[in-house]
Parts: sequence; structure tokens; C-alpha cells
Amino acid sequence: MVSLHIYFNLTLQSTAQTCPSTHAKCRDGIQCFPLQSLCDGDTTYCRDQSDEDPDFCRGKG
Ligand SMILES: [Ca+2]
Repeated sequence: MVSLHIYFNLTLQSTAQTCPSTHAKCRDGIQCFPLQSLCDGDTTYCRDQSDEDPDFCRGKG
């Protein structure tokens, strides 16, 4: 399990990328989500659902 964890971290780093200006990066640092998907209840774009973070989305909409 330890080796899997290391592999996962290396994969995160090697696939790190910038997002288009119309997108923001999910908290996992890999996926990008369209800004219009922020706090819309749809978790399609971020596996970690960071675009639906309750603390961030509270007070929006
Ligand atoms: Ca969303």
C-alpha cells in the first residue's frame, strides 16, 4: 500500500497541468472544471468534489 501511495503522488506531479482561463483546478491538482460548474451541485469534473466545497459555496447563490 505504501508503494501505491508513492506511485499516486508521483502520478499527481507528472500530470500536473495548468487549466484554461475559463477553468479552475480541482483541489487534487489534476482535473480542471469550468468556472460555471462551481457550486452548481454537479461533481462531474472534480473527483474530489472540490468545486462543490460547502465552505466555499456557502454564501454563493
Ligand atoms: Ca460543479
